[in-house]
Amino acid sequence: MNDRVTHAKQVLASQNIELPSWAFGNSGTRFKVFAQQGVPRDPFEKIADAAQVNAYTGAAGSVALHIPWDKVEDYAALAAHAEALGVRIGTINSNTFQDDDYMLGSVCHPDPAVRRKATAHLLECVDIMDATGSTDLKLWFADGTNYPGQDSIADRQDRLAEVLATVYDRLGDGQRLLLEYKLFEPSFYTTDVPDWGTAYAHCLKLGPKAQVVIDTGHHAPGTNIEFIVAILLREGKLGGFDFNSRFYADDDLMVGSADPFQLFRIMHELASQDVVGPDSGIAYMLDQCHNIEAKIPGQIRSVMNVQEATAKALLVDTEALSAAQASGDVLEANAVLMDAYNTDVRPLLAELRGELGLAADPMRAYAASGYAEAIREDRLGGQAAGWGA
Ligand code: LRH
Ligand code: MN
Repeated sequence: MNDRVTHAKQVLASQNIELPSWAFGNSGTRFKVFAQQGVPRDPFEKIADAAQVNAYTGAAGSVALHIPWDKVEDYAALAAHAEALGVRIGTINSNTFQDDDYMLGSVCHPDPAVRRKATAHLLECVDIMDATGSTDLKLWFADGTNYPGQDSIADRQDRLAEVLATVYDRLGDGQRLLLEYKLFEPSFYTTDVPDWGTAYAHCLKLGPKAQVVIDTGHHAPGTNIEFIVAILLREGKLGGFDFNSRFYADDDLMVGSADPFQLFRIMHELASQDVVGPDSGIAYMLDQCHNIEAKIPGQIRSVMNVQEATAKALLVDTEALSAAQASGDVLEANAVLMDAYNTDVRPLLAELRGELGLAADPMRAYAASGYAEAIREDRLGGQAAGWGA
């Protein structure tokens, strides 16, 4: 057990969970966006808030940007600002879902002029990666149809493939594109990249620089996500995760809050293949909206939830598990896994934080820091950041 704890601490000490800049801005649903005080007004303030999460968890050293929500004059200056705060700019997210021209789609739109406009935006995102030193371009397309007959499913796939190939060819050394799928919303009849199979098929055709992102909120209810993880890992096509959780649809709630056992099962699949660490080539990201809860503590709690699920997965007695699986001892195999899941790993993580010079309880330490009060007082005036929809 001690070797397993030592190994778990080593992996956890190097774990990096990338934060979404948009989680620090105002967000909501079509019914209401409840504005919160002290919310950032620009990407510099978003990164400052993300750096707070890293300061208390030690496990959130990069921030994903979303363009144009995080558009700035000087991306190199933004990258330097991040570095000065002990974090770095990570994944660049494109946005071809908020322009009036994109009502019938963007890269799959029947009008070539609209597809050219969308392509230009995606290529601009690669230019931004060059300026920030980012390696990952994440592509999620809201593209789809609402009624049977609205458009040709096959033609839309051809259009998508053509644009993806153009972007793929633009990627520089060490850069890759991550294709994110989603079952539905905002389209309700077809979505052009609805599932892992469609994303995988496109990435396979594109080449080694194209991989799939699994957003844990983007599946039909009851989908076995860890099975998808195992398959994409096996194919070398698992590029990353957008972690969050949900009770019904794409709720974007705090990861592990709705179904901590599912998160554990996913982390078990990854730990058993030894791809939890930062050099695994898998981008571990959060993609969440804190519609009613405080945003920085919400991100801290989310990072802690991933750490707890990861720690439990790293404590699985893999020898006993393999032996039970090999001998067909179903109950024993399940019991070995449940032992790890039912292990309270909070003392181990508190101890590790102490060893890393961090406070044992990041939530309590942040609350005592006075940062929340300071930004509520300082950030008066200006336009609070949001989805700009
Ligand atoms: C789409 C999505 C995508 C992002 C957006 C913020 O639902 O998951 O990853 O671009 O949320
Ligand atoms: Mn996502």
